[in-house]
Amino acid sequence: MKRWRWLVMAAAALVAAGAVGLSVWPGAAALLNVTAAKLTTQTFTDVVGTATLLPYADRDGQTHNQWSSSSTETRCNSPSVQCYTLLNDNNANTYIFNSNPSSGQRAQFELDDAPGDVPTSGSPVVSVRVSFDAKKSGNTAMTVRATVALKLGTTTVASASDSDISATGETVTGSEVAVSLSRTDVNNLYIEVTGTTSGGGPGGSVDLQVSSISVQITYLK
Ligand SMILES: [Ca+2]
Ligand SMILES: [Ca+2]
Ligand SMILES: [Ca+2]
Repeated sequence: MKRWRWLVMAAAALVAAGAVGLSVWPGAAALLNVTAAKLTTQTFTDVVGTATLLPYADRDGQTHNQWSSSSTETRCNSPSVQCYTLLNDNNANTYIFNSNPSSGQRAQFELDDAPGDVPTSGSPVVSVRVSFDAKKSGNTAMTVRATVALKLGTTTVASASDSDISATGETVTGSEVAVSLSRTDVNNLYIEVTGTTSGGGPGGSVDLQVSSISVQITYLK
């Protein structure tokens, strides 16, 4: 709030300087007014940028992982299986899946880095929102819960979760969360996918399929 007020005063001072400069040297006045206009834009309209971060690499080496690739039907942490490509290809027919998932069976993915216009210093307020597409198949009498958590280190920054994933497929979107993150923090965000089942009785296993994941971020330039 203090910084905002300072910028307002700075803009006013520059406008005043431009007015004075006009009577002395018109060229200088024009230059100062351009500077003041830029400050005014940034200060009064709260210029905000947005970006979509997608999975760009598997982060599976250290995690207990029973998720598999829909294209090879082998585990995401097998050599040369790149499950992240199934989550960022804008194709609902490619996905990762887990039969009878349980909460300890985690798949993790690195995300794109911060876009170039995120400030390199300080910790701007960034609002984040996680969403993903999922469906269940197989023994669909079972109830399936799915969660995608956005994490920084061991801290969960935001998440999206649905307690009853449908057999026809659905998009799950989490709440928007405002956090203060440095550019390095944004670069180091990753996502963790988990699921659980309940009910259903006998009838075989149920597959939880996750076909896309994205993280929307909004920030002050
Ligand atoms: Ca896909
Ligand atoms: Ca649902
Ligand atoms: Ca990253």
